[in-house]
Amino acid sequence: MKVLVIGGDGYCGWATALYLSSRGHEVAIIDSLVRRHWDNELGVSTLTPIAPIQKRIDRWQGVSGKKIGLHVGDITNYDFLSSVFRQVEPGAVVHFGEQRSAPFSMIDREHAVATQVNNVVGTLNVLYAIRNDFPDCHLVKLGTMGEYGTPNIDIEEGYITIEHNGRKDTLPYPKQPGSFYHLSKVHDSHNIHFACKIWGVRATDLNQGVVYGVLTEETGSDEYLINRLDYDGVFGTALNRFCIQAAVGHPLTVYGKGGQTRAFLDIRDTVRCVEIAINNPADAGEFRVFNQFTELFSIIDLAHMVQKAGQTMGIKVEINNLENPRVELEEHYFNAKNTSLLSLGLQPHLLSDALLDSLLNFAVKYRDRIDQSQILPKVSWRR
Ligand code: NAD
Ligand code: USQ
Repeated sequence: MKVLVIGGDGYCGWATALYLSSRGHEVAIIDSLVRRHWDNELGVSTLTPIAPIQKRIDRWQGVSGKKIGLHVGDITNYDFLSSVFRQVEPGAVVHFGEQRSAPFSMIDREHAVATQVNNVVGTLNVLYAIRNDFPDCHLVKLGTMGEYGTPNIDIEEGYITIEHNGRKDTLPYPKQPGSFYHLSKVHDSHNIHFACKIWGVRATDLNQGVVYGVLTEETGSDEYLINRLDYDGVFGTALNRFCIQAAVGHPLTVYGKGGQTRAFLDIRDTVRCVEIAINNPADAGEFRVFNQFTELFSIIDLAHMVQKAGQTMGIKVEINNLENPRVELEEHYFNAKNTSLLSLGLQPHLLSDALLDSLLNFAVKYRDRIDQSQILPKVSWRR
């Protein structure tokens, strides 16, 4: 199938573009490279030395014999987006191309506005490009488990059946997101749902948990194909950060009590989940929601797992419970369903000692690139 991967220069997008290409799909990438720009603006850098996108794609062709198309531009520019749609004629669009950091969106008014404009306008443009020229194209959109927040009841996959005053209906699951970034994902979901209803668009919202790991078969096959791995206080995410902190002897930065429970998955499962969604398209007019994660962990449990893995490698790892820079529950119920992707054939890579070892070793290999002044969180949710 012809697949357009928006955000294909990023962490999830690059791994997915290569995976889909290796599986025989005809892949084209759109990316504005704005993420590289945001890193420069904040003075942060991925742990890994990533090659320029053009070099990455050339090398992929050298390694695999497969071509990936490249369109550098911003999807908030509708003329650009629609001209790429007409060149590529996609059967599916995988949309990763958003500002995805919660702390970035909470820096100040400008960053909140930039996040919501970038994400909401970009997704609206994608919906219009589908509606205007390719009404049969399946939109596979990356959402987030954080759209649901931490309700005191089980989290269903997108919808919940409610009985109220003797009547019953199946309704979108309530959303209680915890940052202006997570809110932008909720706004996207509402816009996509509406477009499915009024125009008959077919869409899958993949409510993904926190992704960890760096190697996939394809990105690990050549040093020019290496993926990004963020560790800084703005773009770095929990488990990846903890492994990199351990590698440089920095105490693990657990925010508050660490009882925050989140959904997690290995990046090797991210790429597979997207493939499953593409191969099993939503029906015309259907707004389908899958919860995309494999396991639930509390942050303090993850810290202890990294501490233990460090010990077996002879690394002493301290855990530091920092004052929480975010406003969030630190002890709560969290039980989310994830049966849809499993029933379509996902075979999870569960978090293992071997994976932690390999991430820790990876971090040790590149530790000279780490700027320790970028590890502690600097963005506060409070006024
Ligand atoms: P990333 O920042 O590494 O990649 C995003 C890419 O999109 C970047 O290359 C960026 O340049 C591009 N982009 C952003 N805005 C764009 C625009 N307007 N036009 C064109 N390109 C644009 O992020 P990631 O970690 O790969 O996340 C990808 C998606 O998956 C995001 O939508 C994110 O919300 C979602 N997600 C990520 C995680 C995670 O743990 N990384 C977890 C759940 C969901
Ligand atoms: N946390 C720590 N210490 C850290 C980093 C984070 O205790 O050093 C805590 C946070 O307070 C939070 C949890 O870990 O409770 C997760 O934080 P995170 O930074 O790992 O992830 P989050 O901000 O939720 O965002 C990431 C991605 C985002 C994606 C989301 C999936 O950046 O794009 O949408 O994970 S989810 O969390 O399921 O919403």
